[in-house]
Amino acid sequence: MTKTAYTCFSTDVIHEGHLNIIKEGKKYGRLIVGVLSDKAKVRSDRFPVIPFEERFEMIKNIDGVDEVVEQKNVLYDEVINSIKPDYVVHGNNWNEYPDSIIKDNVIKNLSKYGGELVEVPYTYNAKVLKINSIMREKLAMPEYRRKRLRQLLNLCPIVKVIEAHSGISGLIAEKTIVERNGELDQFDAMWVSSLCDSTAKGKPDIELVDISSRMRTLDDILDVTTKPVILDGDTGGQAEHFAYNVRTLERMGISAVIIEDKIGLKRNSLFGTEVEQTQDSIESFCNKIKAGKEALRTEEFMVIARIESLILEQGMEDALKRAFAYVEAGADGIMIHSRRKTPDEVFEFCDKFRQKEKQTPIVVVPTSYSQVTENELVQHGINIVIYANHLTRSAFPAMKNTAVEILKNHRAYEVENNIMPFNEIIKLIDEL
Ligand code: SPV
Ligand code: MG
Repeated sequence: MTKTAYTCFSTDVIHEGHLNIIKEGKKYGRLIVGVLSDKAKVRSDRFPVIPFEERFEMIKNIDGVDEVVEQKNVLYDEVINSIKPDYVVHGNNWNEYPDSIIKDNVIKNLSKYGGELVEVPYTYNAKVLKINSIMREKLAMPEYRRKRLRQLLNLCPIVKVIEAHSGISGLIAEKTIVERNGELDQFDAMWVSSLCDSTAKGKPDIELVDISSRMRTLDDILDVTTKPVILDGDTGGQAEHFAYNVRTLERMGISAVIIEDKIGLKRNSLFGTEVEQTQDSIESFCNKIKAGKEALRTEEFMVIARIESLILEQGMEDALKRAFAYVEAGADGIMIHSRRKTPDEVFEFCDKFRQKEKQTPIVVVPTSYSQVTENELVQHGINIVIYANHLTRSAFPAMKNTAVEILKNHRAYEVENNIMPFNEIIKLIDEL
């Protein structure tokens, strides 16, 4: 009886390395190739430059491929269980974490019925490396990056966003990938927070760090990452200025700006009513949203309206009234903010909003109610969760502690075990 061999590709482009795997796999019998679904690819790998259907067609047309199937999870349990291939064929470039998780999973599944793993030496040559780097760079280009937030909203139950305030924090957001309970996971996008951008510059979060400086930070992050970026646009400033800035952000490849319905000297929302803060009128804020939307040249960029009614204790009715008005004015999403210790008021808002409005994405920032889980957020119709300041809040205490210890000990030896070795740091940084 003809034996079957199985291999899975998550690639956007076929190069000689893949053809070699196909050639080798074919030697073992009938070759079935799995194509990793878009949903699985965004959790375990880079965002697909080419959608699943096109990748499927591309692989179907390669000589030597007998059958193509969709592989829905990066781990092989389901696919091995349904195909029971005699052989799984894979490049030998999966020995390092997190890829080693996938290798172990394949070995475990094959051992259940005596299937065999065939490892093919991975083709590392200048041409293959160049193709890989071109595909990565494509993702960083404005026309690919900008639309990705909308694409992610269609692919993910909830889009997970982490704060970044510099090139290096952007790289952490970009490259951190973990395995938990047999699933690989990573962040989908970055939030360039006004609080953290100001903090990094040692300034208060009062719109003192101006838009040119904010764009410089954005540029640093865009320069070294590929994931989509949401900008915290503070109040958006004057409607006339907001329109110009939106156009610039859109051209840079930013995916969304979130503006909050406050006027006057902006203070951070986490102060709530402890400091003086003034909410904008519905009419004036709607005009700002409209000015931003009218300035856009693509259907991709999102202007998201942030409601401060709960922060300023104006009540649920006010928050909801504003939400519907902002959607009517053209907002592409609603962010509801709260500084309560529990998510109750946010959930009440979302449930009531969703009764009437099914489509418009909802964004939340669970800083004060951090015990809430992503699953709970999904159950209340929330589409984007922003971990708004957590890299900043973890980095600065660590730096302060190091400064204290060096001063106390009159040398750096005592801090050695708490700081990242330089060869680890440089692993994060890509060279051209
Ligand atoms: C920020 O991160 O700057 C925000 C969110 O605007 S918050 O700090 O919670 O107001
Ligand atoms: Mg802010």
